[in-house]
Amino acid sequence: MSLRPSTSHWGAFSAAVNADGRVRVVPHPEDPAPAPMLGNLTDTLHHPTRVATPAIRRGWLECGPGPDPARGHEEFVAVSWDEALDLLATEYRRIRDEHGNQAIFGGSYGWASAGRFHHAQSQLHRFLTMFGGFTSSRNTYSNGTSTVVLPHIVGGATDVLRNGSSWPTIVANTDLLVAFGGVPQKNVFVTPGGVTRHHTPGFLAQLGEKGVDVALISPLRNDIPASLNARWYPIRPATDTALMLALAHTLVVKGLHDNAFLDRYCAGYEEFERYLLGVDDGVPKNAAWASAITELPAADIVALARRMASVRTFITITWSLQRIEHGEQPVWAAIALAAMLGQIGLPGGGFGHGYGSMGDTGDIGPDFRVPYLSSGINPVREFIPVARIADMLLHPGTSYDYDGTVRTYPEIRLVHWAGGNPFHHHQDLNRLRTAFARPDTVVVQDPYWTATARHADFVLPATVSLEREDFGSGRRDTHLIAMHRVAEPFAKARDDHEILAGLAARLGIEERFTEGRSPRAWLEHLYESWRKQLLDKGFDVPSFVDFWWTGEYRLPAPQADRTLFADFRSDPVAHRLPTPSGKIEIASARVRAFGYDDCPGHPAWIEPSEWLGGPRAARFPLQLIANQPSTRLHSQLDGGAVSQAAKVTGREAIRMHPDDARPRGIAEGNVVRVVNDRGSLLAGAVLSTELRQGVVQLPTGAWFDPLPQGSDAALCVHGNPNVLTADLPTSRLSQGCTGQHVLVEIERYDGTPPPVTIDRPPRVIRR
Ligand SMILES: Nc1nc2c(c(=O)[nH]1)N[C@H]1C(S)=C(S)[C@@H](COP(=O)(O)OP(=O)(O)OC[C@H]3O[C@@H](n4cnc5c(=O)[nH]c(N)nc54)[C@H](O)[C@@H]3O)O[C@H]1N2
Ligand SMILES: Nc1nc2c(c(=O)[nH]1)N[C@H]1C(S)=C(S)[C@@H](COP(=O)(O)OP(=O)(O)OC[C@H]3O[C@@H](n4cnc5c(=O)[nH]c(N)nc54)[C@H](O)[C@@H]3O)O[C@H]1N2
Ligand SMILES: [Mo]
Repeated sequence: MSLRPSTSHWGAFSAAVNADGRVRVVPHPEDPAPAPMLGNLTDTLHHPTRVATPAIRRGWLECGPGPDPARGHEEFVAVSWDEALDLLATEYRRIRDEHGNQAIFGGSYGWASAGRFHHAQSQLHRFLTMFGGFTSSRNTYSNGTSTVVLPHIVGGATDVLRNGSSWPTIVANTDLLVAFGGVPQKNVFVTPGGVTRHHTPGFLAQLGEKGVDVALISPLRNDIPASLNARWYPIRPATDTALMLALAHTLVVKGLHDNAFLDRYCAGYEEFERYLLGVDDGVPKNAAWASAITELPAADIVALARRMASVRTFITITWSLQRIEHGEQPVWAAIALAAMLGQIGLPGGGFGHGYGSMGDTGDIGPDFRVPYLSSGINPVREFIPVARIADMLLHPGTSYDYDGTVRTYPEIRLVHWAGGNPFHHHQDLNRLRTAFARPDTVVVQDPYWTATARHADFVLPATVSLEREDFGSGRRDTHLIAMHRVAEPFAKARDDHEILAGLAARLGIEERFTEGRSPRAWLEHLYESWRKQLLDKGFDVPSFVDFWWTGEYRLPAPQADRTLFADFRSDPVAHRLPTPSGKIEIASARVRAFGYDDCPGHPAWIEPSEWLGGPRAARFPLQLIANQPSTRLHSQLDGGAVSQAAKVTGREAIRMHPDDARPRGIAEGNVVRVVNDRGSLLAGAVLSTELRQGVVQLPTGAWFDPLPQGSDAALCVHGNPNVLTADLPTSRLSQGCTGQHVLVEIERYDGTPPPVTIDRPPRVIRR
C-alpha cells in the first residue's frame, strides 16, 4: 500500500499499513525535528486494548440506570450498535424529561485526536447542543489558572498564551534567559491539531550556538537541552514565587528597578513594594528570606537579580508552575518582576509563558483559523471550572467561589465523554472513582479500553484517525494536512460522528446534526467555506479536490517577528490594556475586593500544603513531580512501542536521586511502592543526579491499573501519579488543576509484584 498523508498532535506524517497490520510511519519531509513518539503509531490499529464492539456494563444492563459503586469493578456485555443506541436514546430522553438538560455533563475535556471535522468534543458538543444543551466545563488542565488570573493583570490571557514574543526575536536580542521550569524540549513536539514543521528544537539550538546566558530554575536539570550550558538553580519545588519576590526585593533595595516604566505602564506598584519590604507584616522578602524557602544560596539570588537588571533579560515560566496550589502567584510575580526590570515590550526583553510547554509558543507560523466544525451555542449556561469534576459529582447543590462569583454545583445524572480520559487526567483517582459511582449513567466513546472506558456503563468503540478522512492543522502550523484513510475501521468501531448521528436519529435531530452531509461532503463544505474567506482576502487557495489530491496546502507565509506588548509600550494610551487601570496591574483592587485568603490583591508567597518545607513532608518526605511524559501524549498510545520501551519492569519509570534511593535500599531497576495517604502505586526505579535530592519525577499517562475490589483497590500497579495527587484547586479565584506536585514516601517492593493488567481488555461477555 502506498503512503498516505495524515497528521497528529505530535506531527505530520504519511502512513501505510503493512501486510501484518502494523503501520509504517514516515515523518513529513519538511519536518526538521520529527517527534520520536511517532513510533507509538506502529501498533495503534490492532492493539489488544482496542474496543471491538459496543458494550454495556452488566449491572446497568440488568438493573437499569442509577448510582452504582460497582461501576469500574464489573464486567461488560457485548451488544449490537442498535441495542446500544436504542437503550442510550431512551436514557437520554428520560434524563431530559425528568431532570432537564443541565443534568447532562458533556464537558468531555480531553485532547482526542488531530483532525478538525472528526474532533470528538466538537462532535459531542454539537450533538448535545442540538439535544437542548448540557452542563459544560471551562478552561483547561493545561493553563486554566493563568486563563483566569491574567485578565486581572494584563486584561486578557490570549496575548500572553498565544501571541508571546517569537523565538527569532529572543535568539537575536536576549542576553539572559531566566527560565522558570526550563524550556523542556520533550514538550515542544506537541501542539493541538498538529504541527508540520517542529521549529522550536532548532531555535533552542540557536540559543546555544549564540551563547545566550541561560538561568535554568527547576528541580530537574534536564528541563533544558544540555547544549545550552545553562546555569542550574536547583530550586525546591513550589517555591518559585519566593525566589521572584526576593529578586524583586533585591532590585528595590539596590535601586535597580525602573521607576519610569512602573509609573507609566503599571498600577499598584507601591502596594507591592510595601509587601516586598515587609512594611506591614514585618517580613522583608529579601534573599536571605527566600534562601530559607527555596534552598538556593542568598548570594546567588542577589547576583542573579543584579545580572537581570544589567542586560536584556527575558523571563519565561512554564505552564507547570501554575499547575500547583496558588498557581496564580508565580505567574503574577513573574510579570511584576519583569515590569520592575522595565523591559516589557522591548525585543528580547520582558516575559513569556509556556516556552517549552507547547510547540506553538514563540513559533513563527501563520496565525489564522483553519476550517473547523461548529458546535453551535449551548443553551444551558451551567458550567464548572474543568478540574472541579469530582467535586461537582460528589457535592451537588454545594456553593463554591470562582473568579469573584459564587456558583453552585448542578446535580448530574448522565456523563458523556468522547475524546478525553479523566481517569488519566484528574487528581486523586480513588476519589474520582467514588464520584463516578454517583451519576445514573456514564457513556464513554474511545477507540481503547482506557481506565475511563472501564468506569463507564456504555462503551462505544470509536475509530482512530487513520481509519477515517479528515484534515488537520495546529495553531501556527505551516500546513493544512489532508488526512487520508489508511485502514478500514477496526472490528465494529464507528466514527464519533457516525455514533452521534445514530443517536441523533433516534432522538429526532439527525437532520440538524448531519445537515444531510456525508463526512466527505462535510470536509468539502468546511474547506470550501474557509477557502472562500481566504480568497476574499487575496490568498490563492486550491480547490478542495486539488487540496485532497495534493495531500496538503502550505499556509500563507509566516508572520513577522513579534514582541509581546510592543504596541502597549510604544503608546500606552492608544493601546491601553483592558484592565481597570488600562495598565499592567501589579496589584489589583478587583482581586483584593474578592477577599480570597488564597489569592490576595498582589503577588504573594503563600505556603502550599504539598511542599518540602511544610509539616506534611515529615510524613511524606519526597516531592513527586508529575510532569508531561516525553514518550507519548498524556495517556494516548501508552501501549505503543516508544512508550513501552521506557517502562521499567513493565511499569512507569520513576526517577530519583541516588542519595534518596540508597537509604531506602533501592537500586536501579527495582520495583518500588510510592505511597501517601490517598493511595499508592508501583513503579520502576531509575537513579539520576539530574534532579535535586528530595525530588522524584514520575510523568503522567501510565494507564490507571488498580487491583480488583477486595484487595488493595487504592494501589495502581502500573504507575499513574494521579492515585497520589490531591484533588485541590489552585485557589478560590481560578479553581485550577494542581496535579503537578504531590508529597510521597517510597519503599522498595519485595516479593512478586502484582502483574500489570491494563494492557489487556476487561472481561466482555458475549451473548
Ligand atoms: N498529575 C497530573 N495530571 C495531569 C497533568 C499534570 O501535569 N499532572 N496535566 C494535565 C494536562 S495539562 C492535560 S491537558 C490533561 C490531559 O488529559 P486528556 O486530554 O484526557 O489525556 P489524553 O490521554 O490525551 O486523552 C485523550 C483520549 O481521547 C482518546 N481519543 C483519541 N482519538 C480519539 C477519537 O478520535 N475519538 C474518541 N472518541 N476518542 C479519541 C484517546 O484514546 C484518549 O483516551 O492531563 C492533565 N493531568
Ligand atoms: N511529549 C509531550 N509533550 C507535551 C505533552 C505530553 O503529554 N507529552 N502535553 C502537552 C500539554 S497538554 C501541555 S499543557 C504542556 C504542559 O507543559 P508544562 O506544564 O510546562 O510541562 P511539564 O512537563 O508538566 O512541566 C515542565 C517542567 O516544569 C518543571 N517544574 C515542575 N514543578 C516545578 C516547580 O515548582 N518549579 C520549577 N521551577 N519548575 C518546576 C518540571 O521539572 C517539568 O519538567 O505540554 C504539552 N507537551
Ligand atoms: Mo495540557
